[in-house]
Amino acid sequence: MKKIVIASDFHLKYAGNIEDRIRYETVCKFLKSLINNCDILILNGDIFDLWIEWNSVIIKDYFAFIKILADLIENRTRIIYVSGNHDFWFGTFLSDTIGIELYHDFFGEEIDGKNYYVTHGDLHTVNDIRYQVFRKIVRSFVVKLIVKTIHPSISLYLGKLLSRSSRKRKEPIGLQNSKENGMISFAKVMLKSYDLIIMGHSHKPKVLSLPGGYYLNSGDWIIHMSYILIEGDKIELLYFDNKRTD
Ligand SMILES: [Mn+2]
Repeated sequence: MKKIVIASDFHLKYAGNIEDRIRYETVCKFLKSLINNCDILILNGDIFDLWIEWNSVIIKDYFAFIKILADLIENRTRIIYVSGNHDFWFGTFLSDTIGIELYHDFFGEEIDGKNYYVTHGDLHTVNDIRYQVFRKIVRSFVVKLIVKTIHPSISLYLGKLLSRSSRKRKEPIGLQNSKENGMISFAKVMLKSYDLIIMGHSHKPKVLSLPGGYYLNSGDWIIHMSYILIEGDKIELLYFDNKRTD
């Protein structure tokens, strides 16, 4: 049986504040603990708070994290990465240079006799046509080309402003709940053809048994430091203990 680890919503930042840097180090420590200890690692979106890559340039602040992903792959962990609503402007670096399997909308596959459907969740929060159009535009070839054409220092500066303004916008609890309800309703439909519907995005870790299978949410690393571990029939929602010394 394969040992599968699923995590999402690390929201790693470049040029982050002290809190961001502590989170970055915790994530690195967690991923290091998986080396030689995990068959499949699924990163389910919003891993980077912003990812931009140019034809010959990557963001150096992410190097330590990417190095660990490369070490995992070298030690035979398969890494599957599904885009989120913060990380989607991928070029060929993570896939061709590092060896990560990248998926832009969802990952679906049978593993150990179970049908997996893994998606970040932003498409399924509510029936939000405006967001879906926005998502198509920002992910489009033209926008990607514009971002890549601007000098890295300028695009990264603009990116930081953008992420700061989106952090200030706190969502009311009611809206958060209706978002999650949308994701769970979507899971209920998908469970007709899959066994496990796995999402992130809501930042609410959850294992929910439903008719036909499970809705799993891997939570986030801003508050919970949560992840999901699957081995055969065992499904666990776990919380990383940063003080662990082994
Ligand atoms: Mn998200």
